[in-house]
Amino acid sequence: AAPSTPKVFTPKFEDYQAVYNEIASRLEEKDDYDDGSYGPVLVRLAWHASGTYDKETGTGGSNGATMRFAPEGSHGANAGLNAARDFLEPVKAKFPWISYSDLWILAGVCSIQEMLGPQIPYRPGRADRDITACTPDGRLPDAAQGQDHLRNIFYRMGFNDQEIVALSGAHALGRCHAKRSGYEGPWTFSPTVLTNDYFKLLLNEKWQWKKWDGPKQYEDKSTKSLMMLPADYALIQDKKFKAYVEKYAADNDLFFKDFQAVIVKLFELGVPFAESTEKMVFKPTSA
Ligand code: CCH
Repeated sequence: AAPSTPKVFTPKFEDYQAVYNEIASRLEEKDDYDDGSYGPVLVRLAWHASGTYDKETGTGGSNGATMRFAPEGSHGANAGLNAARDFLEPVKAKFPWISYSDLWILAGVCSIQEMLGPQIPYRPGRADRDITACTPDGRLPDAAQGQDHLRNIFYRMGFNDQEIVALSGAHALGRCHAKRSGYEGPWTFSPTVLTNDYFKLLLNEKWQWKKWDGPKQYEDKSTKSLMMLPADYALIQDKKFKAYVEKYAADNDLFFKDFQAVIVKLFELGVPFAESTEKMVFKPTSA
């Protein structure tokens, strides 16, 4: 008898939607974490996987999931992201055909949508790579620095000033953890819902240095319960950046439109998609 050809599983849209649904249901179920959701830390995982990209050398980016390995996983900027990777392990076990690289980005997409952000079109096609593809430390932004540093880091990935500001709006989500970054507190009053509140608060609150023995960060004068990093505050100290902060503060639809475009670009940096790969738009659980 002729040897039987091994069956190769080719996942389709429905299969990716099933992974999406599994992540969404785990988000719903595990609501005792932080402010009630793993969503923000999953978005940060997808961003830190992608944000190592260097356009000159084509190294880094989400293709590879090299943060699984100690050199990159233990970079200071990635402290605490094991919470996000661990959250996704049971999903990987249930859908072993998906690469970690595609799964981490799909989890970012799912979290943004489930936290009521815009729909984020997604393309699969990332392959996991080995430890030799780990990027050197220092490719992600340093929160203690200002506009020159932000431009150095994000221009290296291929972004412009408008895109830097739109991306920063992700800080509407989640919080800083003293045990991870040294900084403490959330940026907005609704850290599990994506809105343009980050821009509104940045412009409209009075910000002062927080008096504590931690790293230099700002607190809002009125409630002292919100925070801004020096790198956040740089967005209103720099005239060019500030013009975009004002636009996004005034228009949530514009922020959503630009955020969608720029996050798709971020998540696809350095990924060698086949020409024919079509973008998928997943149905949010609330729809
Ligand atoms: Fe960020 N971010 N981020 N960030 N970030 C932190 C947390 C989140 C900087 C520094 C920090 C982006 C850009 C920047 C998220 C998404 C994005 C923390 C706290 C620091 C520090 C970490 C901790 O203690 O747990 C700096 C500097 C920049 C410069 O631009 C961009 C871009 C994105 C996404 C598009 C999200 C989400 C969080 C919350 C994570 C959580 O665990 O709640």
